[in-house]
Amino acid sequence: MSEIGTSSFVVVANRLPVDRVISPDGSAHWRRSPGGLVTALAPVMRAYDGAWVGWTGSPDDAPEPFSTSDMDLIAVPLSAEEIALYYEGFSNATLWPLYHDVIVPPEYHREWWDAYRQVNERFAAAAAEVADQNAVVFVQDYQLQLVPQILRSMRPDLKIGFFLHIPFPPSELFAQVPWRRQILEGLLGADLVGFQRDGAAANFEALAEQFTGATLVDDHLVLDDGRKVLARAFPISIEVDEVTRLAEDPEVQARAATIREEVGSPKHILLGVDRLDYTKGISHRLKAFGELLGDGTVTPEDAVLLQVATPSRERVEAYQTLRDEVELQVGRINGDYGRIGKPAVHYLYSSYERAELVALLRAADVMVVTPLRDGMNLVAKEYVTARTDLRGTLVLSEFAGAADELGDGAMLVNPHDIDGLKRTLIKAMRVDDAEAAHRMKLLREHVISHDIDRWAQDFLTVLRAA
Ligand code: ADQ
Repeated sequence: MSEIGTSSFVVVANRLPVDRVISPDGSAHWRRSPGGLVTALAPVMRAYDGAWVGWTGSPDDAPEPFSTSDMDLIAVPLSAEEIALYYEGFSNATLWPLYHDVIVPPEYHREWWDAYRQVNERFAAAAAEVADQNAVVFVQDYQLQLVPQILRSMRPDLKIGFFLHIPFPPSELFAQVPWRRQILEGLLGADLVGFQRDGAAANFEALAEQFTGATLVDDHLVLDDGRKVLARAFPISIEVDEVTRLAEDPEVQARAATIREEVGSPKHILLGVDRLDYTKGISHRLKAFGELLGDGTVTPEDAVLLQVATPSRERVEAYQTLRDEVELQVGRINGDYGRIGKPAVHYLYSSYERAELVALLRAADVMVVTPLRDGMNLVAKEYVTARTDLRGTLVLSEFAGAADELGDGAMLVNPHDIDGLKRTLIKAMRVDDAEAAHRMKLLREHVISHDIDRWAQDFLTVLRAA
């Protein structure tokens, strides 16, 4: 038996915030995975003997509960079949496309739903077991939308918060899902349901009224049994201190200068950094850049596009197709406009250390963030934070959650409007230093004063008061 006790603050997320690392001698240990969420919650975890409930990322992996300096970790096992049905299936091939404007068609399969429900029950049971009397439980994201209701039925004493990291669609799209009422009721098990944007919270309120017995009374949804649920936007952010420290590190700055030389010291480096996901608008960006080269508006001496694509969900079919399409497009552009040793698009299909990522951000004149739909987009906020030199321009899709906060300093685009995107890229390349600095100042003021610590504090303060 483990010696893990109960906790007064419990986080429930699909993944545990640690990765298993195998040493050269074959022994294994756990290392905290990079990510703002775990860093922001670590102080809360320490203060309240926190526990984190999640999956290790490997099939059938069920280590006994264990502790790090910050928190207890409770592993929820998933079989290979459950990973295929609950995670790759219902989470990433039903919910993900549905919640991102059906950019690819969502698939509805009853066996995926059954697995989703069963896995959500397992996460809820693990949380119910580790939570103290009257504990605060903070459930994360679209993989676990049924957990709040299941957990409440097991443990009515708990204070339950839920945060959705991705968009929440309007009724026109959400109504497609055969299990729409169950999902809404799952979320309504929480006291506080947090979203990235005001519009998402409004969509949820409207849907809850449409498909459940809830009624909106003065900002709160009131349920049949009289219980109140608050839906509100809490735009998530980044670890500003970490990015600032890296951006000011002389080694990182030297690396940024080297990157500029390595891509041939063009006048303008355009940069895209995304998980290779069809929501991120990578093809639209490539199309616009390719056309600018094609019509001679820019030459490969003027501008190169550096596109970092992080491998993602490689077992889901839509992601395999997307990879083929993007790589075909990159190959075409380089075939048409590149020369020996001078590709027009530098395409990198890889994950990077934080320092290298920040060096790329420091090297880029124009950061091109063109998702077709995105909950927030942290890369946009990381770019702004890395530009302590007040240089560089952010081109940002109006369909990213970040557009609500960064609209004043960024150049906003509709990525579907290729001509508009081309015009904005040109404008961003030609902007004078004074205007760029003015815009960057506006952007930085906002992001620096709204970091992820503030996000966590805001959410937990409202939850405790709920
Ligand atoms: P994601 O869709 O993963 O997140 P994003 O917000 O851009 O998208 O976060 C990606 C993170 O991964 C950033 O911190 C970025 O620096 C990092 N990253 C990207 N490419 C990398 C690479 N090649 N190597 C190493 N790190 C890389 C989901 C939602 C978003 C929402 C976040 C947080 O889809 O809309 O902003 O959650 O809520």
